[in-house]
Amino acid sequence: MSEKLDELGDLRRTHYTKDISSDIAGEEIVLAGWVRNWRDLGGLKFVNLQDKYGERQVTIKKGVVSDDVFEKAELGYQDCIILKGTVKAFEKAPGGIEIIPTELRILNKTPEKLPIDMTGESVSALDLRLDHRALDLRSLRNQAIFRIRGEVLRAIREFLFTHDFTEMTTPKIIGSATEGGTELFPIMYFDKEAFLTQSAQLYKEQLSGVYERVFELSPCFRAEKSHTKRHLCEIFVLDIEMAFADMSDVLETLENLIYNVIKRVRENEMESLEFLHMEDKTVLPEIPFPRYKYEEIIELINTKLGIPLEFGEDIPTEAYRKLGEELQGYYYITHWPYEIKPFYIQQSENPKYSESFDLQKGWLELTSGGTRVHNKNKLTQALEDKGLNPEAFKSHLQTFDYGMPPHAGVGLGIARWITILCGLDDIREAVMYPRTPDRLHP
Ligand code: AMO
Repeated sequence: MSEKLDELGDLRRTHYTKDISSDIAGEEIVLAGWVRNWRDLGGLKFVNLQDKYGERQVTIKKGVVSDDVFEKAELGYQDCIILKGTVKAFEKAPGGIEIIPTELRILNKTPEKLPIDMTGESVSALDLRLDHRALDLRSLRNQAIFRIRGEVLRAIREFLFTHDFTEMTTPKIIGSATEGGTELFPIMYFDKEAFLTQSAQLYKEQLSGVYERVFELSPCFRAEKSHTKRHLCEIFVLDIEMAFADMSDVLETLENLIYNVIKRVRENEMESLEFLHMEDKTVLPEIPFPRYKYEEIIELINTKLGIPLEFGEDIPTEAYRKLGEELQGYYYITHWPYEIKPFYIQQSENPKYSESFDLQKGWLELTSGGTRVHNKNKLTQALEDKGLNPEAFKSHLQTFDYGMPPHAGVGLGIARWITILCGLDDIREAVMYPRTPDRLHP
């Protein structure tokens, strides 16, 4: 094996693998990427060159390519290469195309044995993959997941921009708790204690009184020691807030958003869905989504699913799992007990309930949201009732003095939704570098 590496020099990529088709047969092109797989049959070597869009077969036959290229083509998994070659239509090659190289440069070599399988023939254990995440992310499976994620984020932004939303960016370092004292990561802010934000909640409410319809896609931090397949300590959340609106407007906007984003993913990322075998599962949902009141769900869980639950209890995982077998699509659970909702959620006319909702997909909660309290006195009272100190929320409460409009909003956990859209078993797969109680590296 030649250990000498080549320089990139003046060679530059002319095409990505996705641009190579029989339409350009005969043309000279330059491809760059990594060796996903290779076979050496003596006088004939096959290399699968992979880039960010997919892969192409490079065929290196003694006597057809130069001796120099033939000898150099002693490659290992994930070696980084750039090559010049001609495109040749060849029915038996994947995609009906192969590349015959005229020049090959090896830009970086890998160790003989990689820590995880990169050929796609097997999937290594997730923890091992996460330990070597930058390498792991290069797998075709991960490329499909994160192309879908990219499309989801782009489609969310486009949908919201075309519906008069303004994108906001709110601070992630905060001076006091957002929704109550728990689940916060304290940090040192010079000589003071500060926190990593748990939610954009208060800022999005304030900004709904400025830009009327606002959204943000940003990280939030949850110091929850949950070891489940749906909890992370750093989450990426779509926050939405709408002024001159109540919960019913948010329910409608959210289901339209979900519908349009899935439509876009199907239009632009069908190959990725197919790669993940999700083309028949991540389908356009029917809108409007079914709406069930919390009380109806509790009733269903008690009677049909046989799990005893009382009004006022949060729904335990076991019950959600069973519920997901019963209700497999997207659906809303509305009017949660006021008692278990945060201070900013409006109480219903019947004080037992609140103007709140969750969006569910099967067993998994994707969002929380609701109508907010916009009257300062009521909000101050609600803080007290929930055992919080209004003094700590002084600057937030002040903004309610200046004509705060009625408003409502929602927060959607992006990784949870990607887990659903991509059919993943563990939320950590939906994040490039997940943070959990056990994982702070890489
Ligand atoms: P909530 O705390 O329910 O609501 O968070 C909103 C959504 O974020 C996701 N999520 C999580 N995902 C992974 N790991 C976690 N530890 C985690 N915690 C939450 C879920 C959840 O539905 N301020 C409100 C939103 C609002 O009322 O607008 C809030 O933060 O998908």
